[in-house]
Amino acid sequence: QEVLAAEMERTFIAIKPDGVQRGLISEIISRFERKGFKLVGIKIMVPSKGFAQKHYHALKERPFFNGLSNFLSSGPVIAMVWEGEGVIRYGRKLIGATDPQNSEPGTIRGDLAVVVGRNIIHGSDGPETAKDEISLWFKPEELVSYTNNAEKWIY
Ligand code: 3AN
Repeated sequence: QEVLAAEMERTFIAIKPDGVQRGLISEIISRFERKGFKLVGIKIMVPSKGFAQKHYHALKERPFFNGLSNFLSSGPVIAMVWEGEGVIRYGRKLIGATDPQNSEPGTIRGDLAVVVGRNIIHGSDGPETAKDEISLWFKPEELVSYTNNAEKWIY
């Protein structure tokens, strides 16, 4: 049994209601998975309006805050925690720019979304937000630590 490595970097990623309803769950998960990041927490839930407002509290002065919070609580969301070296920053790279009109092709928003109000996915924007968002969405016991050694299952 190997000793668990020092705390690996973790980020919070959510597939928003539009991504779920458009059938993009597996597409989005597979991009993080193929990159080599490790899924350590996942659940599906419909956030209440209050919960959505908590999640977006940093944007409460913005004109779109209300619409954005309503949208996040309008249907099922896939909440995830992904782990890996540089996952916060690189996760944002996989996701692409906030406005899909500016997201590069090859990114999730660049390939799969068109407008900023329906940009299908959320990812923490830094270490502090990652910590806050993970603890808002998950209880510690909902997250797992494991060593990924795929060779073990190939005969
Ligand atoms: P990101 O999601 O790329 O971190 P933020 O944190 O600036 O971007 O914005 C959070 C969310 O707010 C975006 N994902 C998007 O859904 C929404 N949003 C940002 N700017 C606008 C806007 N101008 N109009 C409507 N919604 C917006």
